[in-house]
Amino acid sequence: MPALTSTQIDFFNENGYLVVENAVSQDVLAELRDDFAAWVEESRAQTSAYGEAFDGRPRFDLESGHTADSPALRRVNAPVEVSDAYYSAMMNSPMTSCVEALIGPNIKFHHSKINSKLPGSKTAVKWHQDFPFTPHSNDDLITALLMVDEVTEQNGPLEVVAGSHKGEIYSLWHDSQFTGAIDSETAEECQRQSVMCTGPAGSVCLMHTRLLHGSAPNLSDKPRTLFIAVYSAEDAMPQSPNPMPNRFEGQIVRGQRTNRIRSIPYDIELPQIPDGASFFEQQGKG
Ligand SMILES: O=C(O)CCC(=O)C(=O)O
Repeated sequence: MPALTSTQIDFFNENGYLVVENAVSQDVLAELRDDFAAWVEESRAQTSAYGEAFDGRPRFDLESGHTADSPALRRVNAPVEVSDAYYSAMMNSPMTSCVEALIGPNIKFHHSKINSKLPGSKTAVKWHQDFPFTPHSNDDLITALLMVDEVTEQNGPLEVVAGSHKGEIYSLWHDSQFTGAIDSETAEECQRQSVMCTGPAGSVCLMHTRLLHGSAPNLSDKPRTLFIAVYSAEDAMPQSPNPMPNRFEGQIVRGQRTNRIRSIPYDIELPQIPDGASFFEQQGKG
């Protein structure tokens, strides 16, 4: 049976996003939750970002105000490198099949992270599109945001502007600075049009790389953990360094490698990488 119905595929093409329930099995979901809970426990002993990811940056990042009694682990970089459950959810799950149904048959992996907003977290993500962070020769890229916890209107859900993937790509540069966010006037308009992507734990929000999105702080007493995996069509070639270098980048997830390159014309300002700084540090993306 196809992973998505034609109605769901039409919805995605029209709106640039789609929420699908049961995107991982209950067993895998339980493992994802257990692994994350174990990382939160570990973080109690830490006072600043720690661990080591593929490019030497810390694997685990803490929000300011983190303490042993009140842990505030806000980011795990490339969890698929250190957890079988996250790797399996990325490589071979109903979520993977949904991505295949949208940009398949040949798809490859780009990068992953966990964005966590524990109760009381002030973390907000400013309005932006993902494509300028991960420009490719074509825009068949999907950001899959898997809800490891139930996501409600109160715990800082992803917010999107439906249909905005068909519009322009906005600059993330303002006053000669790369801010990682669109201009404030457009952001206010996005907020007025915002649609919240909520769902029970195990749901995924599949998002087109050009879709305008952001998210607000967690105002509830429930955690909001998202596992975010970025995939592209196999014929989309990266045009800039990976924001989260990892050992699985470019791995074929479904279909096969053809080594063909498909290009579409577009015009965006690529972030500059200052000497000595990593691309990701420069981005300031939540
Ligand atoms: O964590 C969130 O709420 C949003 C994440 C996001 O916008 C992104 O990773 O591009």
